[in-house]
Amino acid sequence: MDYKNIEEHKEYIKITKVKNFNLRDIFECGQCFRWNSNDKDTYIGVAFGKVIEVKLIDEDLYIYNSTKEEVEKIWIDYFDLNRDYGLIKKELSKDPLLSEAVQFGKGIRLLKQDPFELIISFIISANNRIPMIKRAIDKISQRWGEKLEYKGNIYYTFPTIDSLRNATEEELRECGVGFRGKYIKSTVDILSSSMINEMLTANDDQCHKLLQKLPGIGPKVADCIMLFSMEKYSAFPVDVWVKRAMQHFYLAPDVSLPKIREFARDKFGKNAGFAQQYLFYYARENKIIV
Ligand code: 8HG
Repeated sequence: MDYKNIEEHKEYIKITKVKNFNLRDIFECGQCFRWNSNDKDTYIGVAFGKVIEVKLIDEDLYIYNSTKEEVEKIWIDYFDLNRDYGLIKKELSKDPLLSEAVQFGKGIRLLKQDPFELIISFIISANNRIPMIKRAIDKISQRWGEKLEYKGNIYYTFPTIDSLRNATEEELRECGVGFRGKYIKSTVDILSSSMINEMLTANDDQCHKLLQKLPGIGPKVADCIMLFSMEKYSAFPVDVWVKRAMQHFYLAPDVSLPKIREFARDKFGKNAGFAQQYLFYYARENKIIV
């Protein structure tokens, strides 16, 4: 467990003594698209139908616009605070090469996000850049999500399956998703909450296969969804940054994406997904080229 207590105050809820926790590392490491910062210590984001503001001062995490009950029910889990990241980092740092990436992203935690939101978000991520992905998700939320207000600003929740079923391919395209509009449309038409439940209860390899039955989802997108919303931590999404990081640290430049995935899952086992996140963040922030 990486925190001590949950305290209720008039203006905020405070989670005391959080460890292995840095807001920038968490929100800029590539796993989420709905958090923005005013300054480096404060972020505002929308998740699970709520808008909250978070601020880290020393080792205390301040959560605004929430209640103690919501912190206990939603945000402790969302920030994965019951897991000891010290142990994971110690294990991964036995590898001296990976240890450099772990040290760089030492405040990363894998958020437990909503599966439906991530299925759609990562369909949009295919062959796309993060600022464009964020913009498209914002537009989709504005059009089919629910309005929220905080400190005089308007935010929108990510739509439910049912409300997104009202969207036509053309309307989705207007949100800037391009050719992925038809995949989102077909996926929303076939997807149900019982299918998502089946994925959640499946083992990692079965889940990877089930996800790829949906239009617009290949191995890489499936890995991102299972890692960031389904607690399947052997997932190892290989995009161009992870490919470069793996080549930089371990492999010859001509290795194929499926081979890189296989190599990494053998090497890092049940912690492969965590290793991937340290590598992705390290490679992207340091713009490594092979
Ligand atoms: O966290 C991520 N890991 C990997 N491997 N790929 C990611 C993450 N986040 C993210 O957006 N991507 C994809 O990388 C989406 C897009 O194709 C590209 C942006 O650099």
